[in-house]
Amino acid sequence: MASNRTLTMIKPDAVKNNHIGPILAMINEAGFVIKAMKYTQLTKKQAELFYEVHKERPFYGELVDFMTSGPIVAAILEKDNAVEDFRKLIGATNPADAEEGTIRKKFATSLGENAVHGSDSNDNAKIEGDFHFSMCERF
Ligand code: 3AN
Repeated sequence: MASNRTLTMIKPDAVKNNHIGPILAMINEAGFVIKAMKYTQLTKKQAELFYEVHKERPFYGELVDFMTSGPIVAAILEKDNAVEDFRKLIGATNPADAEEGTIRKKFATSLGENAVHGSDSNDNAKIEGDFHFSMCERF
């Protein structure tokens, strides 16, 4: 069964470039409802944990450095088929391959600095939502 929640982060590049507002507008216009949200900066330990699945990849250190380089916005989003639909809305990991009208096509600058994160499975959506938010922070 498709889950109805996913986890996004508006990454440091998009925050620095003043794209929080336009990205949230695209998210709402696509029918997602914000169930939890925070403006925060990840510590090195938090970023290493969040991206632990990529630990063996050559870009892991670069990814952790980037994700801790400035504030992010983390949010739990709700919609039918949330994970899959949000991946469609954000577009391909590499903005050069992202389709027109996607968040990454509009706001991402490179493969490493690609504006937004979206959970890639229902299991990870749950793990990542729990990573950022306690039960009391969800509405
Ligand atoms: P996605 O974010 O589309 O799920 P993943 O899970 O493959 O993509 O990668 C996680 C993050 O790692 C990406 N959002 C991107 O910032 C970074 N990343 C992925 N591949 C590379 C790469 N080849 N070089 C640098 N950074 C990368």
